[in-house]
Amino acid sequence: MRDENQQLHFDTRAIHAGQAPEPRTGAISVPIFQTSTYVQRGPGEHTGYEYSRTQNPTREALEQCLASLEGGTHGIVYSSGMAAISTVMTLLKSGDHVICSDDVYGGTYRVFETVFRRYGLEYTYVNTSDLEEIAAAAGPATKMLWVESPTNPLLKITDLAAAAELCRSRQWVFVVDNTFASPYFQQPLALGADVALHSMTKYIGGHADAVGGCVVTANEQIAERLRFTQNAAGACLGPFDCWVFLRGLKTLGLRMRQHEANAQKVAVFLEQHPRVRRVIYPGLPSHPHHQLANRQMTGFGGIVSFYLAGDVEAARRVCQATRLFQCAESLGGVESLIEHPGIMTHASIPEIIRREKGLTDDLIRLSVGIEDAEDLIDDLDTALRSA
Ligand code: P1T
Repeated sequence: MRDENQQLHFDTRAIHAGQAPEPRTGAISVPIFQTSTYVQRGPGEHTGYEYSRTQNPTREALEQCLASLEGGTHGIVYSSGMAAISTVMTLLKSGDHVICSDDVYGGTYRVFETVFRRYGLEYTYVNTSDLEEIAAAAGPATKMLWVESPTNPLLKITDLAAAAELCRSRQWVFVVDNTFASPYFQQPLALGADVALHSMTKYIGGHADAVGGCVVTANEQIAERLRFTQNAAGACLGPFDCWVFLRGLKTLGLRMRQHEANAQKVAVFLEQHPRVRRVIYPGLPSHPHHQLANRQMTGFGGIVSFYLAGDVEAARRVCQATRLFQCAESLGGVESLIEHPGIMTHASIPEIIRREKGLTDDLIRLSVGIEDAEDLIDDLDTALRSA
């Protein structure tokens, strides 16, 4: 199902790919086919649609649009980012080994360690920004490389083209969790990844109003296997939520440009603030992978992390003192959020590992929204000074 509009620009495809007007009425907004089943003329004589776990037209529109935006041939959507991640794990079998970035969303680490290890999968966590560390972790059972770039929450960058080359030479499946960049700023398939994955809950939805996940690939075998497993195991997304994500996608480019412009201003402001020890943002020249990010991404995204000059209590106070930045898990919505990874999103990672990797008590993560940047900076300044 390669999109015939592939030659059109991103913002145009976000609005039109997979979304031709509905043929019966001309409805310009993809209808929400809120149905579980489809009437057959006789047993087995159906329209191509049998049951909504298997096929649904609203879901297909979203899947085609996502495939187009990520430059793949197949999009598959799931009931959450974690459902997408779990289904990708079913490409493997007991005894297989996965090399994974050592800074990933806490829920990703949790499902790998507490669910899939019980089924005989092995995981090694390395700094995937260093290709030598990846190569050193490899063994005969290695079958997959799992990379977040930028990572959650330390915004580390992996050279995706170089990692893809390594995966190709070893015949590993290369999966990139592209949630933080969004398909607007980074295209992992074009850089050689086999699978691009998202928590759509974040930038793709963009309005903090729905939970979903997706996988995009141009590999027929992987697509076929994932589709089969989705239908067999059942982690599908309902038609209404598919429609919500379709609507979110239409403004993805607009939103990402504003997220980035605001994040850049916030990062520059924080970097000179006396209450801040260190700022992490790939768009800052001080970021250790700034050049690489500049090369492989078309923008640096909307997440800024920083270390406070203070302890955990000071960090708690900052998270409570902001008025526009609301203290909440998640990211990527139009509204700005602030959170403490150690206490919130990454609490499922053992404390000793968290500390070792830099997820210390003074670390704060911001999801910079699309409000007025001056208001956001004033909000942070007031909170930092009062805490
Ligand atoms: O929340 P869910 O839609 O199931 O997606 C999980 C997920 C996967 N990958 C990345 C990079 C993520 O950041 C997430 C979810 N993250 C948060 C909820 C968070 O606040 O970091």
